[in-house]
Amino acid sequence: MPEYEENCEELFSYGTEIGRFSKQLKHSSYGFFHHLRGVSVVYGDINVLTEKARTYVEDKIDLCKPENIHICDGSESENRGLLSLLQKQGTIEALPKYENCWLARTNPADTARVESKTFICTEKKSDTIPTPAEGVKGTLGNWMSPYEMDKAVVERFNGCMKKRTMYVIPFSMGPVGSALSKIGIQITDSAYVVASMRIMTRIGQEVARAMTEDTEFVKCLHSVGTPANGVVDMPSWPCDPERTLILHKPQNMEIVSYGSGYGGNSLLGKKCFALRIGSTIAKREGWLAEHMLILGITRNGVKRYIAAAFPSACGKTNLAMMTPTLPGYKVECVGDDIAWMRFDENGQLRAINPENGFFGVAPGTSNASNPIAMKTIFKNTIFTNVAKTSDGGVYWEGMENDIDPNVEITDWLGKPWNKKSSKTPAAHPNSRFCTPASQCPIIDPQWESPEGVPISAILFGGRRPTGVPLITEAKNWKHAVFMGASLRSEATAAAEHKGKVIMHDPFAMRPFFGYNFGHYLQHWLSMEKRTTNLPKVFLVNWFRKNNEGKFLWPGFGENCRVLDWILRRLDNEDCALKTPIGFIPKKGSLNFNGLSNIDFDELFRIDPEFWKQEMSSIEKYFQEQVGEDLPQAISEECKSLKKHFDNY
Ligand code: OXD
Ligand code: MN
Repeated sequence: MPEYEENCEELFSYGTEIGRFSKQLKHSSYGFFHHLRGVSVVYGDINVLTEKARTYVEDKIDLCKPENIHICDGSESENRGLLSLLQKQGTIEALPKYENCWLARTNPADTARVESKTFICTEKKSDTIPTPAEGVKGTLGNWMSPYEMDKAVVERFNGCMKKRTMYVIPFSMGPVGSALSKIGIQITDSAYVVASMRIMTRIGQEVARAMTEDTEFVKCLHSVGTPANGVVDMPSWPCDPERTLILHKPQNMEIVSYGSGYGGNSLLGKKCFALRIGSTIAKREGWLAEHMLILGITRNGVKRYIAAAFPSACGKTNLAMMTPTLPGYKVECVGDDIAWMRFDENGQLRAINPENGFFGVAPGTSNASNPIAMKTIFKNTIFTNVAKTSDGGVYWEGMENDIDPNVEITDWLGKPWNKKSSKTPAAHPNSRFCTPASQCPIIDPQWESPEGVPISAILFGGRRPTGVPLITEAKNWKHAVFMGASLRSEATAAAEHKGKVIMHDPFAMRPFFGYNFGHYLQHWLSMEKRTTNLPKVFLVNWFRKNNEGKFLWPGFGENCRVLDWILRRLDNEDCALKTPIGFIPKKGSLNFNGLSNIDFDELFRIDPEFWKQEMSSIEKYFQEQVGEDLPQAISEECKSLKKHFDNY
């Protein structure tokens, strides 16, 4: 075990009394070295694992055959040791301009979620995806049979951790001990993943100790893999892009991810657990696991919470951390990506943010667009695939005014970069910051409340350059579910899609459904039976452009004017006009004080030609993609709106 001992040097050199003591005695930091299935446990205490968790780990040791085992305790000294190890391996480098910040560069073939290689595994295909129409390729997820899954796992994982350390991470999605939280155990061979999971979730002893033999946990197995020919292109970022595969087996509450170290592919608490497996648990238990930010907004001393679903890289983090331009308003952030929501015994919808950090898209984040994020991210943060400055800082597109103009820039690939002469972006468009939520200066005082925060309104939104008004309120719950189902947006860099095509992204969940979308719609519709106090639902679009291609709405902090209108609607103010597509603001009812050149009529124009086409596309999409699984209520909403515009 020489390699690990060397790594332990690092761990211990930063170490606590325990670390130093155990090194002297040639023990692991928790006592004598233990073994699991004949493999040394070189760090951590196996006794903190429940019998069931230990059995799971033992099974995976037999499969992956690691060199040694590290049970993560989540401590500061463990983290420092791992960061130092990663530095030595060349995976990360220090960013001396900031406090405890790091830059990771991935293999350029591993920079985003890979939706085409992401599968849900069920006995029956129809439990996972609706049956698309004859000759049409389904876009609402990928299915794999249990037989194929088992085969794929053995092909990839057998011996995949030879000469590597297997890290075992007990983690909690949501505050440890909350009735709304869920626990997972992630096994991984990437120290980068451990350091990132420590930011994005609650990990370690605290979580392990909260588990009893009865605690159900989501089993998460991850390996960065090794290409079939055995040649690792970039030793600082091993991965196997050719054979990458992200698998979910809801029935076993199991996730298996191979070949990628990046973001949602490897930080399994996020998309795989909190959304895909989470949505199947939510269906079973009667709640909602959604791709939504949660914010608190205070006006005249009255506070309300809003959840909002936007596709990846459409500004969820900016909205969640908004600095309102209107005086007398305060926004506080509960979460920027995922909401777990359920109705409490009084029929009030309550939400928790299951995450512990922000894995935000870096490009576009600046002191102009999101000053709060900029105050959050410059300590204890891992940046991935951003550019670096010669004064030891970071740079990305959008930061032009936030850096010293004299610094030299090295792009995300490690090459000198120059704004004038370089033809490619300095930072990868999907480059990220991974930063603790607790550092956000406007983190909501209730963000870790075990019972969650009360949700009064839900927003859906996307990037729609034409046709879709700035804000529309749903007519009723069925219409609200229809609105979510018909959400469309321009493609972004968060996954492997290319170009600026308008894609259907129902509920901003298209890449994240854990089960058949038709059944998901039915589940949403059924919420009506759970309460008499449903939240109001709105569709927003900050991105409408005029004929010259200029944005009609300034967005960012000015979006508080739209939230203001929403709050007034929640107070039942008579400020809305009924239209076929829902309620829009009455002219003059949006607070435009201090704004000039806002073209209200154009922002809210309902162009029958556009809506005729939009409804045709939506109807076609439902028919081709959802078919028989489309709930009748949604099909009726669709038909009646389509008829209206066809007859216009
Ligand atoms: C994300 C995404 O990383 O949606 O949040 O892709
Ligand atoms: Mn997301």
